Amino acid sequence: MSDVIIVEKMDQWIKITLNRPERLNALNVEMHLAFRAALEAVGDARAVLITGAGRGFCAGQDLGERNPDNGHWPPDLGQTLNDYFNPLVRLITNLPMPVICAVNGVAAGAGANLALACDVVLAADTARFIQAFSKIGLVPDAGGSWILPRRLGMARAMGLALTGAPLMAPQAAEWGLIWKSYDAADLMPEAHALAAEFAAGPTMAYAGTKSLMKRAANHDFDAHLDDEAAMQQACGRSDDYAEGVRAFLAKRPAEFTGK
Ligand code: LHQ
Repeated sequence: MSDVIIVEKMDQWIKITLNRPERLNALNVEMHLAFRAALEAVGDARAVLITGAGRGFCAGQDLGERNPDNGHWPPDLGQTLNDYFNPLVRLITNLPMPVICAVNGVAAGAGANLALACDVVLAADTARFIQAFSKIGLVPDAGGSWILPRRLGMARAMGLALTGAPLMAPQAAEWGLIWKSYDAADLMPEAHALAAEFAAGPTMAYAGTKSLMKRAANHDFDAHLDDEAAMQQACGRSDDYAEGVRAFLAKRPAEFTGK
């Protein structure tokens, strides 16, 4: 069986590790399909953690599969996005539980933007984010040209995309591109602790929060207030809301079931 993607079932959460370290976990077709299958199989897990094996997180598309002197040219990159990258981005975005990315090392091209598609991005302080596309004559993809200006503003987004300059994780955290950067040795313990925390949290409220925040970009404020009211109505009927309020009143920690 292929081991380019490693899936580990933890206590109510799932860890997915990209595992082609000799290629900095660049995505080839085999890896794309295994990654997608892993995301489709998370089932009733209450959190997902994605990371990379070795010294890199993910170097984007495997350019070994794109050698212009080796095979048919030009390739249909639109189809590559539609068939491989965009399904991954959509899956990550739409999973009904928090998805954490622990960026253990360099994240380049679509590898950077897959990381940024996750709900909470943690990184080792030695990790770099590189919008490598312009270096090979492409535009940011896998959602990058949508997410970068929203998180960073146009000046920083445009600078990163046009220059392809690396952005170190501490600066990425300072700029609001990611949640936090840690000493490299602390990254995985912190990521595991956060995944465990989410796995013991109010899953339905997390899913609703994700959904509201992602939809906010496409709504005007007035419509969004209606959306929040509908989501809160649903959360108000959950077991976890009842438990949260009971625990508060009894001055004890809540024991959420995710229901
Ligand atoms: C690689 C790769 C790689 C293969 C490192 N492929 N082997 C979507 C739609 C369809 C098609 C096109 O693309 C896209 C989206 C994209 O993702 S486009 C952007 C693709 N990615 C890149 O352009 C990044 C290319 N990589 C790099 O610039 C560097 O490797 C970075 C900056 C990531 C890391 O640099 P270093 O730390 O100096 O490592 P290295 O370059 O020595 O890489 C280590 C090995 O990994 C090396 O192999 P070798 O046999 O020499 O040890 C690289 O060839 C291999 N590798 N990225 N994308």
